[in-house]
Amino acid sequence: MKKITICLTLLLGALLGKAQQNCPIIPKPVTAIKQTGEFVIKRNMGILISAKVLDTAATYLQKELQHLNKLNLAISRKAATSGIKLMLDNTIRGSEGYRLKMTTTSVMISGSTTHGVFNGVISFLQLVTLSKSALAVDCWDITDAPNYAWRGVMLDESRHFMGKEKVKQLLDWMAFYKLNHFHWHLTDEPAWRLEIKRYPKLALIGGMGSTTNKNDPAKYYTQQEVSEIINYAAERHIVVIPEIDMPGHATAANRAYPEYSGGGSPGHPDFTFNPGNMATYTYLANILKETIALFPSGMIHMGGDEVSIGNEKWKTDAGIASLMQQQKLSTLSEVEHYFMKRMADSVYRAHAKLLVWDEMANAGLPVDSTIIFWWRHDKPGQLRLALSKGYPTVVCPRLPFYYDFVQDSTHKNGRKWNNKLYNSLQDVYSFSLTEMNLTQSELNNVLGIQANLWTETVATAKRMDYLLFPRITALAEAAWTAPANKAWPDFMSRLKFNLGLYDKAGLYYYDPFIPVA
Ligand code: TNX
Repeated sequence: MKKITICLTLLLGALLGKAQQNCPIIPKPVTAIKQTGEFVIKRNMGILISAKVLDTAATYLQKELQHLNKLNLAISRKAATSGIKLMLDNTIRGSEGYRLKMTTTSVMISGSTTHGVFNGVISFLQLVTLSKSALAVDCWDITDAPNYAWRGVMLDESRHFMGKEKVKQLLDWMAFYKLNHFHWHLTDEPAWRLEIKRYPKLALIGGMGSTTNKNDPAKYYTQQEVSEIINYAAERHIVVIPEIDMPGHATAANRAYPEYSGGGSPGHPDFTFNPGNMATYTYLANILKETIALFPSGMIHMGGDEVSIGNEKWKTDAGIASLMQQQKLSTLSEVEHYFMKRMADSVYRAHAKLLVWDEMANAGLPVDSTIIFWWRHDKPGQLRLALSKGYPTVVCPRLPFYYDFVQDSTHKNGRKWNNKLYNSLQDVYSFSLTEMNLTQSELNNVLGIQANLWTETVATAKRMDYLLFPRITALAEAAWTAPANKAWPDFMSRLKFNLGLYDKAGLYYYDPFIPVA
């Protein structure tokens, strides 16, 4: 009897395993069990919603289906016998979890929140998109939920401005892979890309130039365009977080308002804001206030990175010397921390969360309203520090999550660490924190994973695509799928279908299946 049970279990396991393997969805769902038959989408079918709040998800589904198969399914709240049903169901676990249950005549997508239902809609759309015919889709029964809550992409538009349409396209692909945080690096050395009404020169003067062309005319986002992008992202359940980098990486702002500059270093002139000038705090607080009001995410990234590469002038500044004396600060790193804490107050006063790079893990910022971004792969101690102090932490180490690093050893155009290390698709896919020997309570503070696309070496939209695709899929699966459920060969077999989509979309991407000569 025992033997038979074991045999049956193995057989079932093999069948399930096989069924799971064939499900083409990226990121891989928790369980996906193949059902018999196909769901055939017909002109007279409707999209039924169980609550008004599901209207956005239903509209998204309607538009995407129309795009895929030209059918325009009506959205209604009346029960229909066949069609696609979107339902709120509070028995579904997790705020992003969902169930997608298909029969030959109906599709049922349920979740306990609108985000959960939206994730189910995305899985269904992937099945339609990857199916041979957009009118007949294999039936699946899927139960799913993400491993990490934060699945992010950062885009640096200071070094090179990509523009609204490119950002929207990125948001489309992020949604397609269930990535849910867009970190928007809008200010840095070459240019400031955000309209601030109170200080118009920031965009008009600070917005000029790029890494490749100092004389570029001003390119920036008006507040109206920002709102348009935020709404576009919200329809896709993507949260948009602006970054206003300080007190370093402030060169473009200092070009517009030199009175707040703290000077720089030979390689990085005018790199910092001046923490020794009391007017700087008011100026930046006003900028933060206006920015926070514009972004409904209630989160703002304030940078805090690499100040030491450009704070030479701080050593001789009289204002800073007097600040140090007054506040009993003995090192420039303490000045940085003082500055950050003081600026952080404006963020907390606006009831927003403060996000900072890992340099700030020991600045003494409050644990309950700060999120740390660990980026220095060569400083694992900073991650451990952030986690052990209890900071929710987003993990985006340069290796393998800096997408300005190339994907293959033969690629010449782009960065490599020490001219050698690069970030292959497999490195992204296989990323794991296990070697770091973190305790369970430390691991519980890991909010999620993010890829950062810095653009010093990325001057065109085509280049941006080449660095993002297909690594965006590996990021999505590393962040969504639990490590025990991941498998590289299986991922590669699903990836193959996705490359066809990039061809259709006209994306210029790296094809890992073609050996580079
Ligand atoms: C470090 S990551 C930076 C960026 C650069 C990037 C290039 C971080 C917080 N600072 O300013 O663009 O390296 O890879």
